[in-house]
Amino acid sequence: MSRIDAKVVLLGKNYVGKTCLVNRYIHQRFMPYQITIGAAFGSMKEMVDGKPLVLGIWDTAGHEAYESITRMYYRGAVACILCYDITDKSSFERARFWAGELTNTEPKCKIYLCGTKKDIVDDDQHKRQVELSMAQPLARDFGTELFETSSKTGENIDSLFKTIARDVVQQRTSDTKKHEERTSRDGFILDDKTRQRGCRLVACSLS
Ligand SMILES: Nc1nc2c(ncn2[C@@H]2O[C@H](COP(=O)(O)OP(=O)(O)OP(=O)(O)O)[C@@H](O)[C@H]2O)c(=O)[nH]1
Ligand SMILES: [Mg+2]
Repeated sequence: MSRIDAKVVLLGKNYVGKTCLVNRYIHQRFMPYQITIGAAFGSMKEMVDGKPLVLGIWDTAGHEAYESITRMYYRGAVACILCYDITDKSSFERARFWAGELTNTEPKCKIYLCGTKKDIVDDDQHKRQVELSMAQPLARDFGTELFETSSKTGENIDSLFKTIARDVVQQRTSDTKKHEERTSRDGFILDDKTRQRGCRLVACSLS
């Protein structure tokens, strides 16, 4: 698959289950731990309103030693799956850290908060360290819904990626509409730099 329509990146502390999430989605299989070094790439085609959308998915390394490398991978991403492990409170704190980074450097990247390993908590409620009441307000801040997933059972994984694909298409449709409105209003297209230059020129000729 050579054409990529949208870049999606997975971020989160090591061992939260990022690689397992991608493997479940793309290959429908569940894996034992294999540390990710640098990053791994996969792609998957989703259908939105009968049209194909190819997601290019970057699975990053969660270990703090790879933090600077991980930063290289979220540039240009339109969506981030920000993972924490429901059974590990420290991973939720780490998710907050990445949320801050992303909001500063890639403000257009939409963040989808994802609590992993739901099956463990379904088997034993005492293992839960991150309550829904902790995570939901953060997801609301991102303007997205909260996903709790299990890569072991596959629960909620397809719906997470389908939501991302649908949102990407909606956003692009809305951007195109805005662009067309601007074009028909101005008569021709000016990019932002040309607009600024044009404004400065008018200001000069008046003075
Ligand atoms: N029970 C259960 N275990 C999971 C789940 N997802 C991941 N795991 C286990 O958690 C461990 C870590 O999973 P990975 O997907 O490799 O974690 P990662 O976030 O990619 O880790 P790094 O590559 O080091 O950043 C593995 O032993 C997985 O089998 C899940 O949904 N349920
Ligand atoms: Mg990994």
